[in-house]
Amino acid sequence: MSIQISKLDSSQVDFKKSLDALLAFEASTDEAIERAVAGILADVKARGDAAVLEYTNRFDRIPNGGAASMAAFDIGTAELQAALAAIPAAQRSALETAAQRIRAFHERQKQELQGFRYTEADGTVLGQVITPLDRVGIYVPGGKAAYPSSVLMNAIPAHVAGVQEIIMVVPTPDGVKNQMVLAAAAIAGVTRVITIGGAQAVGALAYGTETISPVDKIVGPGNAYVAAAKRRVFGIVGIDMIAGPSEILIICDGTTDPDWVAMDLFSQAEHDELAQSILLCPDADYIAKVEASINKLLPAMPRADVIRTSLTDRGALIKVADMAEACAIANSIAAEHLEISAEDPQRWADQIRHAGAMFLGRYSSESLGDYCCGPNHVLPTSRTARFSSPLGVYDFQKRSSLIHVSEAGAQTLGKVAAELAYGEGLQAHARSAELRLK
Ligand code: HSO
Ligand code: ZN
Repeated sequence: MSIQISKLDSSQVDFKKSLDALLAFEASTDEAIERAVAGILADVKARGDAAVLEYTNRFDRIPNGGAASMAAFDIGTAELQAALAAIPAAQRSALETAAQRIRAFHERQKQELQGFRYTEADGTVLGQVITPLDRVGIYVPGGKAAYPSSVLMNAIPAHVAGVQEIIMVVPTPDGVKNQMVLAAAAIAGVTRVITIGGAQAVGALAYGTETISPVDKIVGPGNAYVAAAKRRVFGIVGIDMIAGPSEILIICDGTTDPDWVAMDLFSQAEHDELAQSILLCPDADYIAKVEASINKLLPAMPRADVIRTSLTDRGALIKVADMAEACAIANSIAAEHLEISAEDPQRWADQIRHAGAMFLGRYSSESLGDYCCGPNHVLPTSRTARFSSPLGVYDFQKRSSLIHVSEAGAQTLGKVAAELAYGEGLQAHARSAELRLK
């Protein structure tokens, strides 16, 4: 049965409406989930470890009647190292290569993020000081969506930023631990791994418990409960973002093997039924070839059902007038991942302003970026690339302003400040500035 993927043409009168309908995605806020999460968070805040232990035993179906204490969920360094030694050598080597490349990229990023200070003529010094966060929590989903690559992508930038304590939480449904996830934690410089998850883990990280010190920021993807919990604790701690389903947008000039393009579309579609894969191309014959490749390649994919649903519900093959129009449409979509599979990709990349990550040229498959190119795979989704950026070292740092006014500076600035303070009716401010005037 051939796949029913939407085919749009930018010359159609209702194209814009069709495109908007295709892109529309609202993270549903489910009232029942909101209520459940609010209850769990309040309970963890009030009862600490006892609550976390109960929820974990129940929700994760911890065997043998559940764990007796939180100590059972703490994975020591020895167990992390054992996981690293136990995974197949090829897997370990791939993780290490990926980690080394991710580290190298983020080290570069750190160099770009230096503070500054300068001295004015009267001796006043002004500046900006950059400091890492003290403690960070990394949420790693359990079960099928437990991605070792995401452990690397979240933990390495934190480590490079200089975060002293990186606490990873990962649920273990039925008590089963994912060895590759533990191995990745060992490689990435995670300080402590606790096998708890869900809203209770987010609560434990945010409020702290008897055995877990509160963190300053929580990063990492999770299910609807985790997302709701992160939203609720925001303000007490920082959070990274609320990630939506994966997206890939491919601009192709028709010169790439259509099988490659079809498989790249699958690569994001296989993440999730709600993932979005779109092709923009000026060549109608080529689009037909990609569609033929999709139908040819799909049946052999182990996750064919997920891919089919994703492509049918949210995918599209779009005929555009030319490459310049493709770029304009890509800017309005602001996709998480944008592949520019074309002869002269840089020419078109120069026209792109909104994309989480750009993959230039036919050899840059998005999957390489997901694992091992070096740049982060935690990227803004659902059009948020208009105003936000990939996860990076800067997410684990903060800035403080530095002000060292000289005696001479206090004379000139004091008059300005006092004038403004009187204007605002704030006497103490004005007097505080004036006391320093000679
Ligand atoms: N493409 C995902 C990241 C990932 N892919 C992890 C494979 N593993 C982010 O959109
Ligand atoms: Zn992926």
